[in-house]
Amino acid sequence: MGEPQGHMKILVTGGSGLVGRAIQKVVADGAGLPGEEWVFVSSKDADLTDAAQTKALFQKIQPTHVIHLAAMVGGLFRNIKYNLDFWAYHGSLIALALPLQRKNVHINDNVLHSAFEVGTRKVVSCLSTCIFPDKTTYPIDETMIHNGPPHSSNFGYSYAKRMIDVQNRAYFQQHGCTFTAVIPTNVFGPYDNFNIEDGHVLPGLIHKVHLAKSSGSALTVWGTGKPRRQFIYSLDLARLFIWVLREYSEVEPIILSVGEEDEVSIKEAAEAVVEAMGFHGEVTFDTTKSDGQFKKTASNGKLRTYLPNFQFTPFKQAVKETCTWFTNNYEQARK
Ligand code: NAP
Ligand code: GFB
Repeated sequence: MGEPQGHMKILVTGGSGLVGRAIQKVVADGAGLPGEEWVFVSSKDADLTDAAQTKALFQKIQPTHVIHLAAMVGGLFRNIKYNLDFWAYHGSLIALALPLQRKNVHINDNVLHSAFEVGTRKVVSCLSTCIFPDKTTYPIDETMIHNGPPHSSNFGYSYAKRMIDVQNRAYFQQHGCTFTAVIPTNVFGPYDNFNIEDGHVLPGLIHKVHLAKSSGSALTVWGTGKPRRQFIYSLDLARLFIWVLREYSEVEPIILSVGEEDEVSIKEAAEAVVEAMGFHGEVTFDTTKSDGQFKKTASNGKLRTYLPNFQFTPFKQAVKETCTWFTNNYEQARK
């Protein structure tokens, strides 16, 4: 059941990030429909950890729909370092002993409540396949979110994300709000965070290969290379997000991922980056670094019941496009 026609003013929080930029591109390339007005915001427009700034933003924009992406995001190593911050963000504790700002929990609570207050018709928030229970059967599906503790490496981020699902159900039960969420697997693409310490594996490897090529050194892949991941290209995720906004009417979340059969090992992902970057140097594995979760294999069966014919960009093509973007935009890339 699609959204009733008529004017849609769509606010995208986190609009300057990896996923937000992909939605901007897909909309700019013609995916937007007549009657849709898209507004992309970043922390420069409002610090969403601040309730008053969030409220002011929503009162100014008056969105009929929201895609909520804004969050403190990072790869395995940033999560291990800052589990507390991914749940609760420590402002710099100065003499006034500023209260803890709880980053992701506050962002989510502020956005959902401000959307409710201005009468937003639909909110699509963003969870992640890394929030599922660490001890689980495979493939993971949408019914399993709360069936046990998440992996220790990112429990702060995971519990903050799980609370979105709890709040969505509560807003629906108490007020009939259509607040829902998508559950992407690992995302990559142009405008990613290529910072080697804080980013995710693919942008980290792309940046490391760029440096190895220019210095004639080896590429060091962290961990054993044995863990397995499903990777979704940001532009494919963007197209799916727009479909969810318009057509998906469940409050229950939906996994947005390539199929189980497209899962690759970190070693295979590194080989795809090496090939795409034309790197011919040595590749080593630093097994003193954590492997994190071995796997988080998710089923996209629910998505397939809605979109049986959706075509994902082939992994190697998406990696190549991302490498080309990074090389061509090295100066301004986040790194
Ligand atoms: P990203 O590239 O790090 O972008 C984060 C976005 O959130 C930026 O636009 C940032 O604005 C904004 N933001 C952060 N703190 C904010 C604040 N206090 N107030 C307002 N805006 C703030 O993240 P991403 O990879 O696009 O992730 C988008 C969503 O997808 C997140 O909810 C993430 O949890 C989810 N997700 C990501 C992945 C992945 O592999 N990347 C996988 C699954 C789910 P500034 O640019 O101004 O800082
Ligand atoms: O993308 P990533 O950092 O996060 O992937 P997760 C980590 C895996 O890649 C580990 C290996 O097995 C690492 O040992 N790896 C190899 C590397 N080389 C590198 C490298 O240069 N950089 C990085 N980062 N990893 C995250 C969650 O888990 O998944 C987040 O912690 C988020 O919360 C994200 O949800 C989607 O896939 O392990």
